[in-house]
Amino acid sequence: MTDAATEDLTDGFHLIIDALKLNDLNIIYGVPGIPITDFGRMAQAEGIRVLSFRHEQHAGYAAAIAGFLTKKPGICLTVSAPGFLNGLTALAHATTNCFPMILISGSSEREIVDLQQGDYEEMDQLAIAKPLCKAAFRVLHAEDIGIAVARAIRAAVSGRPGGVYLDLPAKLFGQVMDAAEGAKSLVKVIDPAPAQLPAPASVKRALDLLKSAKRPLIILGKGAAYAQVDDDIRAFVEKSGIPYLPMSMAKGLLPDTHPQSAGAARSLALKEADVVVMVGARLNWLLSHGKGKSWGETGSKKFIQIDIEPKEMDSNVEIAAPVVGDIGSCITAFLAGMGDNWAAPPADWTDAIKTKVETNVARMAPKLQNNNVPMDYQGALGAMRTVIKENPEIILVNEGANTLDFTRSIIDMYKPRKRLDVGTWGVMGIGMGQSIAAAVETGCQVIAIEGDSAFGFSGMEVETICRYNLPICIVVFNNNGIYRGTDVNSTSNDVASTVFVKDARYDQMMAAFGGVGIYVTSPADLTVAVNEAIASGKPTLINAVIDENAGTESGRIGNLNPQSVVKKK
Ligand code: OXT
Ligand code: ADP
Ligand code: MG
Repeated sequence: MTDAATEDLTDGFHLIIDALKLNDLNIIYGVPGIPITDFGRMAQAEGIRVLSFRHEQHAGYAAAIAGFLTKKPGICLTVSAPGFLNGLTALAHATTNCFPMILISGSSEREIVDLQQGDYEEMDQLAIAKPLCKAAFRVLHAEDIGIAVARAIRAAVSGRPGGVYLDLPAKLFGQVMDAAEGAKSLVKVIDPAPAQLPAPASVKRALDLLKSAKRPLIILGKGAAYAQVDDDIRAFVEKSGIPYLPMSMAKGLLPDTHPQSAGAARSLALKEADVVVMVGARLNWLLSHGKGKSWGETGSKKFIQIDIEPKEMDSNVEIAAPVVGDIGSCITAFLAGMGDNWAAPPADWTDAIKTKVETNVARMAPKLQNNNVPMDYQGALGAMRTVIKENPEIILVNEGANTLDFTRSIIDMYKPRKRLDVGTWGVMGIGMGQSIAAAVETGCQVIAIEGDSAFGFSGMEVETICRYNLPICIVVFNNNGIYRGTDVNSTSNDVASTVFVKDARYDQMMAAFGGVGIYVTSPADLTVAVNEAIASGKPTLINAVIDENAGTESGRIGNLNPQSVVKKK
């Protein structure tokens, strides 16, 4: 083929790259291999940033959180069957958490897969992906690539965001077509997540109910953080004068030190509130399904719920005032409907919350100052809390059980979308993927506070962090195990199933790849080490020794463990 001839032609490889770039999707997280190795090379050559991971699951978690941070679908690229399956956990996680993401996977040839003739990495990937995502598409012809990418983007970000699967059989990449026709076949998605205005009557119903409340409460969820209408949400909370409770990843939407924050009076606020406004939060297990002991007397509450997904309403309890629309439009309508003379809630309610907050904060304060060696969670997190207070731009990634629960309640967040964690499933393994995407997408310094078990799920990605020289400081809370390091198995020579090698040196893993590894045993040394990491911006792993007795089974959710009544010798 002459040069002149090739100039007039394009192919599947280039059409996919052009379709992504046309839609401003310029970062890919993935793992190379057949049939997508050359695609990755070409994408990089065409100016797309291609971040190559050690395992697809972590590339997938990176893509998922990139979607949360940017409101554009994060892109994860995997090889067929095993690579696809590795990425699928993250796609399901994205869908569960309402994060927009597209998993693009190479696949084997349809003719062979469908006749089950044993192709290389044969698997009917489309069928397997379907139940785990919002939408799944397969592209067989190069001229359909533009439309397929457009559909994938729209499906991921419109309405309730979620994961989308795009199946690209190997043959597609090499398919050739006329370059001009190819360019015409591409689609730039116009207004991918159109505003969805709430019905005026639903807003009026909600505000009438809110006005009648004696003990109102606002709950902000990660949907509210995702919406990126931070000023309007703050205006709504402040104009209403109502105490608010941030869900974990909504912390910092307003600073946790805000006078209306009920974060430190969570139990009281849930139990005693009479009207609860849910903003981008679901009444799932994290909120005890909106009923039961933690919600006080049955029938004592009325809910107003703002959500883009109509089917979310009445999913667990009756919603007295459903408001269906995008959070930006709904909050704008609320602000307009509230007028200029909205009456603050009764002072006995806001005072009761404030008193409880002050009591709990004061009770916690001395524990955070301790300089115990080995450290307990409070001492170590007291140090970390000050670091975040002094550096509110830092993105905090957090996973573990005790490490998660203590960090969430101890470390105040000051800005929106700065706290990233295990999300709706409480999944371990998000740590390094989220850290990498957070650094890449925002350019901010990242600190990942990781239980030693949690870190182990994605630990090999420290090499990825070093390879791209990212400003990520990992702090491993090393208590020698899952929940605690003290379990004993007296029935065989195997150690108990929750404990790890004692005194493991996770810091040496980072040093092995050229990063900075530091070993600390006291809060004072932890402070010095983290501040050094921030000042240098170098990949750093701090092995923070935590008392192996300090944790409890499953952190604060031990009540979810089933109990056996059978007693065996
Ligand atoms: O109002 P009250 O009095 O109740 O007090 C509350 C607040 O008001 C107060 N508070 C404050 N006081 C003072 N000052 C301030 N600033 C303040 N802020 C709050 O504190 C309390 C508590 O507040 P909180 O946290 O808001 O409220 P609460 O009641 O805890 O909230 C309820 C929940 C449900 C919303 C909350 O608990 C929550 O979000 N929980 C999430 C829990 C979660 O997702 N956990 C992770 C899963 S655990 C388990 O499954 C693990 N596994 C299994 C596994 C998983 N998950 N995934 C995979 C892929 N495979 C296996 C494993 C393997 S964890 C785990 C590893 C664990 O070991 P590690 O070594 O990693 O970690 P360590 O445990 O550290 O060893
Ligand atoms: P949390 O775990 O913080 O409580 P959830 O993930 O349970 O939050 O809930 C987030 C909710 O936000 C979902 O029901 C989702 O439909 C909704 N949501 C996400 N983005 C928007 C948006 N832009 N407008 C309205 N609702 C949204
Ligand atoms: Mg641990």
